Amino acid sequence: MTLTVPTTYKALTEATAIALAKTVYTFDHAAQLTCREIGDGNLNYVFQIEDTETGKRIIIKQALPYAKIIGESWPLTLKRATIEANVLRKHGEFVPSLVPAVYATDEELAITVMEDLSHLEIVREGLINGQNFPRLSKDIGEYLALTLFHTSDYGLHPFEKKRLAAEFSNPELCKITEDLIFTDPFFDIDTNDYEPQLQSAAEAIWSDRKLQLEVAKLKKSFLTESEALLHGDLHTGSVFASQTETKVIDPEFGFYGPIGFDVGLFLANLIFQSITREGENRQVIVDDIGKTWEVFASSFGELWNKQSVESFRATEGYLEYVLGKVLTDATGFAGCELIRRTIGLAHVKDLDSIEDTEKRTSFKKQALETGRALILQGQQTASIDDLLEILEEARK
Ligand code: SR1
Ligand code: MG
Repeated sequence: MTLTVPTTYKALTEATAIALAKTVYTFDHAAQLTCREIGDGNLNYVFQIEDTETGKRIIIKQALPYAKIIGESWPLTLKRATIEANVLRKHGEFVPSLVPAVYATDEELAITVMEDLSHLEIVREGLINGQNFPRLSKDIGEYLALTLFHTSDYGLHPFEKKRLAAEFSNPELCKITEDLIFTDPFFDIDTNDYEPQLQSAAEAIWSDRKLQLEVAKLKKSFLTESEALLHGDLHTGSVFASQTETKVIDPEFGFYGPIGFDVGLFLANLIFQSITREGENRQVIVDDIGKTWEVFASSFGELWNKQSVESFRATEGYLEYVLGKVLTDATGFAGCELIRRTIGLAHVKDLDSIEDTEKRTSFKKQALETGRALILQGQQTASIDDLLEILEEARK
């Protein structure tokens, strides 16, 4: 495939990012600015600019016309920068304290200038180092409820909902998810990446007909259910936090999809920690999984009761049906995320950073077993306790 990059597009360097910060955005010409490229994701550059005198910082994020994780052989639309900025702005209408402020955008340069969050820590890193974030489950439960309710048919006029669904059409990034989460890990294909010790566990997944049928159904939901404006990639590397604050970043995979997808992805990324931790430290994570769901469900229910525009909002059993489907979907989606992060192309540091080979591969086998169980039993999950029970069973 050839790259279609606008002629005005130019990848920034630390020097040109400083020049841009001075000429176009928030700093004046006399300011002494320093710049560091701090991006550690798979797709973009992230420049942190600091005024050495005042300490004021901003972030300039630039999308590259290809996926950084692979290189120029994998072209990727620059439009994702606009999607990301606009998801941040839209979600920011409902949860201003839980997303970074967007100061400016430049569509041709695929740039978003936004609030610096370096006083916070990437949640995945903190969790791996044994830290806990006391606000995390409550904040993410509320983030999920507010952003998803207010962009759905339950909270919006159908004309506005359909306008937004069209605005946030994001086919190229969705295709990455369709391939990397819902397809490739379930077939023996070259881009899968796993250790030799996992060969037989991977083969068991590829030959499990029942599992494949359930994954096919989950993929169908992802492909067809335009329910709400999702973050689209809500893992613990997409959340910054401290003891007192939480911010969700990076919604470049945003699109109109099934509510359970955002919920399931976040839960799955906590589940990695429930696999690698022991004792009290593990219990904190198990509690976070339960609380994220409980806060989401109760906040969503409250919004439904007070603000729903749906004619059937008071019909007995309908809210319970909607939340029940979110939970069963989320359980299955979480299972797919566990499997793809273990044998697929893009992994998680929670597992990969464990140096002891025996320990690491044993945790990876547990992640695969847990993923499998969540997918196979997802449709029978009637409460969050059922999901937690699946996690306990898979440890035995
Ligand atoms: C090629 S992108 C690989 C993964 O990184 C992103 O964060 C998404 O999770 C995607 O699946
Ligand atoms: Mg990302």
